[in-house]
Amino acid sequence: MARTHLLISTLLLAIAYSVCAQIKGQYQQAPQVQQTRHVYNDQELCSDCEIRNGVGYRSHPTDCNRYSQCFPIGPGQWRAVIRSCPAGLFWDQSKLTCNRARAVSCGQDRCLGQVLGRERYSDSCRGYWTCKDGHTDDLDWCGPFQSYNEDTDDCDDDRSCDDDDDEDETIHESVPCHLEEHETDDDKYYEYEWGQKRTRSCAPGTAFNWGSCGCGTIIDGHGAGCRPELYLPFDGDFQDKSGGNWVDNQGCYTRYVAGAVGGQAAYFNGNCKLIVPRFSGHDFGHRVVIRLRYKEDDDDVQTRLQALVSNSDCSKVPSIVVAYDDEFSGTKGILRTGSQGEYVTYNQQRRGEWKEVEFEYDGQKVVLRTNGQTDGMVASGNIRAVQAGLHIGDGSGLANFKGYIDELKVYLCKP
Ligand SMILES: [Ca+2]
Repeated sequence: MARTHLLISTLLLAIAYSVCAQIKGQYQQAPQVQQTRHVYNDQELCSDCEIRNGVGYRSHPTDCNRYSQCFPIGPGQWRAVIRSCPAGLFWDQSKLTCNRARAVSCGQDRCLGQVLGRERYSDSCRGYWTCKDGHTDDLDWCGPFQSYNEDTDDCDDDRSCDDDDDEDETIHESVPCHLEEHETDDDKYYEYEWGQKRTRSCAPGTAFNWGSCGCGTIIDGHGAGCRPELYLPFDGDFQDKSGGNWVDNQGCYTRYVAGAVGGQAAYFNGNCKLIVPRFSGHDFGHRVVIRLRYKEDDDDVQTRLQALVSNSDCSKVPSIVVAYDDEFSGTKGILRTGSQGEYVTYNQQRRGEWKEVEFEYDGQKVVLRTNGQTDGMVASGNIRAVQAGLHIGDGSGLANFKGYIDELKVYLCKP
């Protein structure tokens, strides 16, 4: 059977070669790169990583079934830990989870350019990946005391290949979360069992949480149980007093100013910004509440909207914006859901006084409240995920804020 596959794959590869000589040429370059084995440092393994619950994740530069888990140790500084997905799974950077190999598009896929064929599985002498249409399809195994032979593309008797356990070995203990969130139901999740996606249910009264990789008490309730996910009182520092999120301060400072809660507030000079990476790519779902106090610097008037809070950078379109309109003296709240929804709310206000702002979306309406004024509208859909951290005092398409911000709170539940 294997010989027949070999014959067919050789034949098809020959055809593919003549038709796609240009593409084939690209793949022939690959072994040259492999010859000089580059040792990746932590910063390379974590560059452009996606943050989830304060931890970064990034595809491995050479192995599709591995990824880096990145722990922030300072501004732009990371400690990288290489993780392996359970047998048969590839790292899916778009979902930040391990996923069936055939469902993941991996730039390092060794089946690229192979119509049919097999590739050695690096974590076991018995294992091999099967290729289909230039893409890794599944993981398969030779029999006990056999090993996969790359040269003959066959399973050879091999008494030294004694990893009978590998087939059963899932590397779950080294994976932060091998489970996947359910698209619609909070109390359900998916588990991969030998490449099969199975739906599981949490115990009554609990909900699935990817960060803790299991079912936990529901905190997305109402009132007393709802705590802010981010709370920045700005009293002498930029530390998050609620979720312990790391705040990347790029040039701002705190100041004593009249009217600030606790005496101090963050001062934004029109050039500085704060970034909270934890919210990068965060799935806000259908609920967010942002509260803050702010007071503009009244010594000059700008025509562009100034960013108070937004989730955008590098010209990405933000899905959450709270901004100050200096020209007409107002606060603007913008929310974008799904692929189409855009909801703009506006409150007029007096210059030179502290503004108490609450911007809320609950899946049914968007509401902006400023110093007793309310503007709202019916809305629907999940908040668009944006691969950017939460920016304070800065946002793409907006001017940097100039003035004071105090008591910033972000809730993912109804406070
Ligand atoms: Ca304060």
